[in-house]
Order: sequence, then structure tokens, then C-alpha cells
Amino acid sequence: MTTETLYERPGTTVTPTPVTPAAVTQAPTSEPSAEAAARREDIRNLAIVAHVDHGKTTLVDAMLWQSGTFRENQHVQERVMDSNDLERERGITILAKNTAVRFGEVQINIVDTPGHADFGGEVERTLTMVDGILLLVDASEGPLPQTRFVLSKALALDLKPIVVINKIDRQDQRAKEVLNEIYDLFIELDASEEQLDFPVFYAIARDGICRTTLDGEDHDLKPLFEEIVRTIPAPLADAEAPLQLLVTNLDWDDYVGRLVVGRIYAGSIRKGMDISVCKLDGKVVRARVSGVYGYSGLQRVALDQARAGEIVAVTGFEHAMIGETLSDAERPSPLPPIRVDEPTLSMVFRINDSPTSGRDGKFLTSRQIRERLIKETRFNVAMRFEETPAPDEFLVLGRGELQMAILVETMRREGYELCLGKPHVVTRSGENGVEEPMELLIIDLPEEHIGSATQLMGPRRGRMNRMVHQGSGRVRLEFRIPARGLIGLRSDLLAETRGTAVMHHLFDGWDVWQGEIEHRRGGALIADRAGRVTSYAVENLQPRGILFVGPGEEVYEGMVVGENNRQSPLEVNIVRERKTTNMRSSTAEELVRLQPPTKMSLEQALEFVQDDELVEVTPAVFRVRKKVLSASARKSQR
Ligand SMILES: Nc1nc2c(ncn2[C@@H]2O[C@H](COP(=O)(O)OP(=O)(O)OP(=O)(O)O)[C@@H](O)[C@H]2O)c(=O)[nH]1
Ligand SMILES: [Mg+2]
Repeated sequence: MTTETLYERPGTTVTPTPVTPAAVTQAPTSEPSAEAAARREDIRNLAIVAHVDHGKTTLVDAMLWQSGTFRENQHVQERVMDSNDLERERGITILAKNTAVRFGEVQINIVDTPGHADFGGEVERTLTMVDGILLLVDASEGPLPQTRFVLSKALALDLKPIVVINKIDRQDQRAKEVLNEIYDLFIELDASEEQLDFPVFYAIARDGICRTTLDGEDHDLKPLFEEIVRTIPAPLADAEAPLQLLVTNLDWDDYVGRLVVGRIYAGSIRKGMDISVCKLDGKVVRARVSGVYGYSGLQRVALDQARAGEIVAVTGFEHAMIGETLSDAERPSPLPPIRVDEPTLSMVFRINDSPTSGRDGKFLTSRQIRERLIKETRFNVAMRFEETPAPDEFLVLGRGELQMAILVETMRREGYELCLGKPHVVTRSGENGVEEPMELLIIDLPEEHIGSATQLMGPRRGRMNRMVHQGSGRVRLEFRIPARGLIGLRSDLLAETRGTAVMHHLFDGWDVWQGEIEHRRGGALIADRAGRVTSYAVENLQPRGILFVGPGEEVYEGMVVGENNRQSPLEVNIVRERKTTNMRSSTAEELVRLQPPTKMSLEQALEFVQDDELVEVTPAVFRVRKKVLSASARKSQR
């Protein structure tokens, strides 16, 4: 979804009423007063977390506007924090990003996080930077798997939550029940009494409106800002101690180059200062700070120095990585490294050796692909890179198909050509033998489809844990299912429920291997020779199955040009010319009879391929092909 519309200002600028020190200094009583004295009352660090699409980035827009970050008549794009191309195209947040707004004397550092489960690693490491969270929950959808995931991580880190029930303007809002579901979720996640005592707001983020009670008055976001200052603890920080800055993010700026982003836990950092970098492997490397930057709205602003409690970006470090600590030159002391959940999916990346290779791309060699992948996994702690015995084939491990697809999409835009193997779930050996990743699966659907949805689960080894009637004829079903069982589930489910089901899933630990899961798919229709697709051939072949190519497209031997109605593969001549006869039908007449080819998305193609196939990706196209292109070579392998 691309939205380039100009933004209607969600509310006017709010000005804080002076806050009395008593209202802001609400240090938990259990802490010694000496520490409380070291709190930075001028700062609050918080992350906005939620399930995908519940309105985080939209709320940040409103916070930016209402804190006076933009000029009254300034043209600002909607969801301005979703700044990279792929984010704008897909309408989702992929990378966690920092911004900061001023509310009176207080600087509120905000991290907008992605809500899609595949980017959970981004959220996990972001949480190490902040002291509190705004937990957004859609007033109709209620808490969903990613709400559970981010909340469990936040509670484990003892972060202070503020709950915002968003989209109360929706026709189907059920904010009251949703609040109960949120309490239930906190209790299920073993929240303490204190954590359960969270403030609640009701919001229409899109209009920059919040309420303190569901039926109460509409306000601008001022009450929310005030609550942030009151509830989120000011960072506890000792500015006199030796420097400790935990690197949680990396960024790039065309003028100043590579930036490492993180929170200063202790001490201070200055431009020109000599420091040490505590590497993940235990080594300590000396370096010099060449710049220190703070955040103000969407800008980075150069600072002379920054002190404990602040979130900053610093330059001067070509090699500092996520999870490492920038520390005092003489007294280096690393902070605990960031640990995020293990990858659950692996996929082969290799060079493109198809006959069409090299036509569109700039980067083709295994060395180039290898370097690019290594760079990616350095930026992204939730991904891992592994060599394989084959010199031109590498393994990338990650959280899910979307995360893989985004990496591939980014690479093809940069000019890479690749071939990708079928994604596999990662297994590990446990006490009782081989273990595999399990997922918590939630399906929302109309009651009349319960039967057909549950039938889909049996062969996929899914087990139902819970069924909740949500009123208005919809039901929420909860399953535990091997990650493997999710492959192709979404499209089957949509077909079985006439497009009415919505599904979400979340990594739910490891379990013993659940047994075979059969994936039914039609056999491949494979081009038996190179050439250009003819309408004549398409017309003859389309009753056989679904075609991926249309007249005029170029194919090569071994390319998969469609899916057979039957399960067996079939070699076809899709470039066959009509034998010349006296009777010629007009081209127009021919075109009418042709169905348009089915074009898969990259994610769909990755779901479609089997072990003896690859997805070929270039900046211009992607195609499915056999690993072994020549039909005779494939036969002799069998
Ligand atoms: N009706 C209604 N829609 C809203 C409201 N707030 C946000 N939306 C819409 O919800 C959709 C998702 O909003 P985003 O702000 O991108 O959600 P997000 O949580 O940042 O999504 P991810 O970052 O991808 O997880 C957009 O189409 C918004 O216009 C609201 O208060 N009411
Ligand atoms: Mg977002």
C-alpha cells in the first residue's frame, strides 16, 4: 500500500502545564535514594510496541505533530517514520527507528518498532534501550501473537507499560472486552502486581486524539504525554562513572558515514574522545569518537557531549557491532551482550547460473554475494550467515519468509542476481532426539467455518488449545503447530473460508519432531527448450494447469512455467508455433481465449519451490527453475 497523500494535522501543538517535581519523581520506593538522585529527570526513553498494523507509526506521527516538531504548513508524508522504500511500498515498518520529541522540559526519546513477527529481533534489542513501553492494541482485533511476544519481553526486562487501546473509531471496536483480554494476557505472562497497575488510554491515533475513559471526552495527546512523564521512569544514570554505551542499532548517513546507535548507561561521551570498544569475542580495541549526535524530531543534531541516560548516535567506529559496548579507554567494562531468540528458518543463497544470468544485475559473483550477506547478518542480530561445502552456495538463517523476502528484495534493488533454495525450518538435537520449532497460531473466523479450518490442521499436525467466541458470530481458534505446518496454510485457509479468516502466528518454543507433514502441490510444468512463449502453446497448455508465463516471454530449458493440475511433473513445449494452415484466426481472437499468467510474489514463489528447484532473482524478474536444467541430466539422476 503506497500512501503519498499529504498529512492532515492530527491535532494542534500541545504545551505542557508545568509539572511539579513530585509528579515526575516517582522512583520505585525500593530503590535507594542515592540512586534516585542520579535519575535524569529531563529524559524519558520509551518504545512503541504492538502487533502488526495496530497503529504505532501513525501514533508517532501524531506525537511528532503535536510536540511542535513540524511547522504548521509543512508538508510531511503520512507515517513519516516508515522512511525506506520497501516500508512505504508495503505499508509496514521493517526497521526500528529513533526519534525524539520535547514536552516542556523533558526530552522523550521514542523508538518506533516493527510489528511483524519476522522482525521480532529488532524489537527485542530495542527494548534494551528503553525504560518503558507504549503497548498499542487495536480496539477490535485485541491482543494478538505479537502483542504477547513484545509484552513478554518487556515484562521480563521490568519495563513500565502504558496501554493504549487504539482505533476506537472502528465500527467493530470492542474496547471493553479488549481491555479485559489485555489484563488476561498480563496475568498469563506472570506480570507482577505493580506491572498490572498500568495506565490505560483510548485513542484514535490517526486523528491525534486520546481519551482517559472510553466514553470520556476527546483530548489531544497531552494527557498521554503527561502520563509518559509520570509513569515511565527517568533513566537511572551515573554520569561520573566510566563510559558504557551499548550498541543496539547501526545506521548510515551520506555525510558522516556509519553511525552506531545506543544508550549511554554510564559516564559520558564527547567528540574527539579516546575510548575502547569491547568486542563480542572478548577483545578490546581502542578507537576515537569523531562525532556525537542526539535526536530531535526527524533530525540528528550534533552534540559536543552526551551523558548517561541519553540515546545517541556516534561516529568513528568502522567495526563496532550490535551488542558490543563502547567503554572507557582505561577501564573498559562490557555490558551484557544482547541476546535475541534463535533463527527458525534457513535458506540457501547461491549464484545465478541460469542461462539468462548477468543480463540485469551488477553483482553476480559468489564473492559479492558472500560479502553482502555477511554485512547483512552483522546489522541484523536475528539473522545468521553460514558457509556450506559448496563455494558458491551460502546459508542464511532467519525468523521467517517475510524477513528473507525483504533481504532478497533489498539485494535485487541494489543490483544483485541470486538463486534461492527452498526455505527449511531449523532443527536441533534435544534430549529426546530431533527438535523442531513450534508456532502459536491464532485464527479469527466466522463460526460456520470452524469445521473446515480444523480439518486443515490435522494433516499439518496442529493441535487446538483454545476456542473463544468473540460475539458477533466470530471465533478465535488457538493452535500449536510445527512451523513446517504453516507453509501454504494462509492460501488454503482463505480458500476454505471464502477469504474471511485472518491468521497470525508466533514462535512458541521447540518440541520433538512431530512427524511427516505432506505438502501437496501440483507437479511442475517445465519448459523443455528455450525460446519465446507463443499464444498457440499457451492456449493448448492452459487446460493442464496454472501458467506463470504469457506470450512473448522468454523461457529456457528447465524453467518452471506453471503448476500441473496433477501431482506429476510434466515437460512441455511452450514455445511451439502454430502449423501454418490456410485458416488464420486473428491475433485479437486468440488473445481473448488466453487467461493472463499467474504472477507469484517472491514470498509465494519461496513457498512454491521444492527441494530440486530454485527461485532465480534478478533486479528485473524472478522465475522458478529446476536445479538441474537439462531434462536428460535430470532423467539420468533419477
Ligand atoms: N480507523 C483507524 N485506523 C487507524 C488508526 N491509527 C492507525 N490506523 C490505520 O492503521 C493502519 C496501520 O497503521 P500503522 O501506523 O502503519 O501501524 P503500525 O503498528 O506502525 O504497523 P507495523 O509497523 O507494520 O507493525 C494504517 O492504515 C493506519 O491509517 C486509528 O486510530 N483508527
Ligand atoms: Mg509501523
